[in-house]
This record gives sequence, structure tokens and C-alpha cells, in this order.
Amino acid sequence: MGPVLQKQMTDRNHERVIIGLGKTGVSVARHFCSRGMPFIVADTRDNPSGLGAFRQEFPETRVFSGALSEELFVDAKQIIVSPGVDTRDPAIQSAVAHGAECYGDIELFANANHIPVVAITGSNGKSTVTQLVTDMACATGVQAYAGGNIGRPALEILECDDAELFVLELSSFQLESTRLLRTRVSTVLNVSADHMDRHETIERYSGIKAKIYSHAACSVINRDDKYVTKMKTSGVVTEFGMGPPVGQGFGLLHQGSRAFLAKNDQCLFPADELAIQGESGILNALAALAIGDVLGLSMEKMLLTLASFKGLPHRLSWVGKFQGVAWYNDSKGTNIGATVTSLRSLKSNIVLLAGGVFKGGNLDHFRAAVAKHAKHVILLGQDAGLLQEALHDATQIHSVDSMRDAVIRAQHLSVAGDKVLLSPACSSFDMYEDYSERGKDFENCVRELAK
Ligand code: UMA
Repeated sequence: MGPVLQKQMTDRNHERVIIGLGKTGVSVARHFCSRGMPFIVADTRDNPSGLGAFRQEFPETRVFSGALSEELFVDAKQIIVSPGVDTRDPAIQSAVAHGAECYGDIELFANANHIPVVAITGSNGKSTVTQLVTDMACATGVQAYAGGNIGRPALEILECDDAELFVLELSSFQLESTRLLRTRVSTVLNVSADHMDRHETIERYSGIKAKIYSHAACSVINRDDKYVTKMKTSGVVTEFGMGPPVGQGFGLLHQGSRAFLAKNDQCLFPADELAIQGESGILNALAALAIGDVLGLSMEKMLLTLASFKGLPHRLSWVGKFQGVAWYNDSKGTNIGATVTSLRSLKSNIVLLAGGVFKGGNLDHFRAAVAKHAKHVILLGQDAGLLQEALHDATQIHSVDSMRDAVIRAQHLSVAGDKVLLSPACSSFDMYEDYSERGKDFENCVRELAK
């Protein structure tokens, strides 16, 4: 190849820059590759863990590692960011100022997709509702695939030839980097402070979540959430909430002492028979029913799905009862809103294990819930000190250095009738690969102790 042609090839490759060599980056690379579109890849880590596998799959592709530089983007026309990449990076900002477009994988998905989409976001519960809606659709005979933040990149499920419905869990990071996604149904389940290190204010964060409603044929809203009810929706609106149903919406009705999930004036399912626990379990089930109803799924099949749904791992999951003490793994509780909801669900006699990387949020709200529900709090991880300061007068606080020590301390502090709850209110990246590795470590330590 002559130098001129080689220069042209290089420039063309550099027009499209994928940032992030994780699940999303690889799915974007495959998407471009299958369409014959050249690209380069950059990752801000010096030694990205997926590099070896990536080089094997894409031996011709240039990969840049380490801090992003302006030179990397000199020829860039499109920058495709992974959700974990902060677009406030100066080199990205400078490229955008020079005319480059910057967006994420969901934008690519939206441009290539022709199948109906359900889009689900919220600070908590979105994986559960995504899985439930997918299961309900499949039970009705609609071939549905779940993707997005739930773990399988959206561009990967786009390749499923038999798909009739895509159910996307979207994080604020993914919505932030999406310009236009048309959906059959969109929902924001709830809003409480999360990822404040990236979005800075809850108003900005809530504004990003609201983008999910901008091109929806139907908007499903949580009528109890003060942020969701202020969002601009589109299409037909269906509501859900803890009170009695409003109009054709979903809610709770009481018959005697029992509460039932209900539509309009019709009782559908006893709330105390749900395997997904607490108020959040009820709201997630109502949201899934509301979405499925809008899609025209069989109510009978949806209720059967609800009856057999055991919940996703690491979300207020039952680990076991040892010497009269009940142990729960809520490792997915990575923000204050999630942990407060779990504390409320378990009510009293709680020994709470928390800590990790704090992402911001209302610590007064956390302190009030801890004071009301927890006998002891055991803290570990990077931001244990910060949490200790915030909680010191709420209850008895203990600090430890490892999950094993946290579990041993919890066992010493608890008596029969108590509940030990791992719900960190923080992300796990200081000590673990992700929340599921943290949850598994917790469960292993508990089972080790119970032997
Ligand atoms: N990277 C950089 N620079 C950065 C940040 C990341 O180069 O500033 C690189 C990392 O070094 C790594 C790659 O980008 O090589 C990882 O990208 P990523 O962090 O975006 O992670 P993916 O593997 O692509 O996974 C992402 C979501 N991760 C995040 O949003 C942080 C996954 O959600 C999602 O399942 C997946 O896409 C498929 O859609 C996880 C998550 O933690 C579960 N989500 C957050 C949450 O639920 O709270 C939002």
C-alpha cells in the first residue's frame, strides 16, 4: 500500500472512535465491523483487561490506551462513548467543539432497529421490571429480548433475528448519550439521587431520565414520584402507584386485611404472594403489569409469570437463616434510595452492612432511615469514613476492613430474630469487579460462617 492510500485508510479509521473496551465497546466494534465501517478504539486505562480478547477478534484495529488526548480526535467525526465514560473529558469536549458528534450505543441501536421497543429507566428496580416484562411477553408467545444496562448490550440483541420485542433497561449514562429513541412504551420507575459524581444535581439527573419519554407511543408513570410526575411525557399515559388505581391505571386495592395488585376496580393478585419483597417489589410488579397491559399481553399469562418470578440475584435476596438470624443480600443497593427502600422493607431489628464508593446523595435521608430501622451499621470500603461521619449519631457504628470481617462482626452483634442486610448504598468498584462479585463474596462468607 502506497503512503497516500495508507494515510487515507488511517484517516478514515480515525473518523470513528469507540471509547471504552468493555461490553459496550465490543458490541459497537462488532456492529461497525459487520457493516464494513472502519474505526479505532480507545480506553482510558493503561492496561484494559479485555485488550487480549479484543486483539484476537479485531487484529487489524488500532487500540489506544491511557488518558485521552486531543490528537486522538483530530480526524474524528463520530465518537461513540461507553456508558462509563464521562463526556466532560476535556479531549472529548474539544473534539465536539471542533464538530465531532458524540453519542452512545443506544443511539446506534435506535438508528438500526425496526422492532418495537420498551424502554425502562429509574434509579432502582429497572433490571427487575425489564426481566419481568421480558418474561411476561415470552409467556404470551411474543419473542422478547432484554438488553441494555441489564448486562447484554442493546446492539447484541439487535442481532436476534426472531425478535418481536426489545425490552431495554437504560441507565442515565445511556440516556445521556442518546439523541432519539422511538419506543412503544417508556417508563421512569422512580428518581432518587444516584451517580451525582457524574450528573452533579438531581434536577440534571432527572432531566436526563425524562429523555426516555420524548418519543414514546405510551408513557407509563409512577404517580407517587415527585420527579416523575413533573416530567414531560408523550403519547397515551398510564399510571401506577401504591394507592387505589386511577382511571385505567394500576394500584393497590384492599379486601379485608389483604392488599391486591389491581387495575381499575379489579383485584388481580395478592400483594403478599409476591416473591419480590416490600414496597419496591409491589411497585415493580405494578409497573410491569402496566407496561404489559399497554402492549396487549395476556393478563392471565402476566399473572402466572408474576406468581413464579423469584426476583433477580443481589436484590434483597434471601441468603438463609442461621441460629435464628435472617441474612439478606442486597448488593445491588448501590445508592441511598435503594438502601433506604430495603431498610423500610425489612422494617426493624436490622444489622446493616454498607460502604464502598459513595456516588453522592442525601445523607440526611440515609441517617433518618438508619436511625429508624437499624440496630447496628457495619461499614467497609473506600468511603466508610464519610458514611461514619454522616451516621455517627444515628445508631451504633462499627468499621471493618473486609467482607469476611463484616460478616463475622454481624454475627457477633446479632441475636435470634434479627436480620443482617448487605445493602451498601455505594458502588463496589473499590474492592470488586462489580456488585455481583460483592454479593457472591458476602454469600460465601455467610455460608462459610454457618458451617
Ligand atoms: N472506560 C474508559 N474510561 C472511562 C470509563 C470507562 O476507558 O472513563 C472503559 C473501561 O476501562 C472499560 C470500559 O470503558 O474498558 C467499560 O465501559 P463501561 O464502564 O461503560 O462498561 P461496559 O462493560 O460497557 O458496561 C456498560 C454498563 N456499565 C456502566 O454503565 C458503568 C453496564 O452497566 C451495562 O450492563 C453494559 O454497558 C451493557 O449495556 C453496569 C452498571 O454498573 C451494570 N451500570 C450502572 C448502574 O447500573 O448503576 C449505570
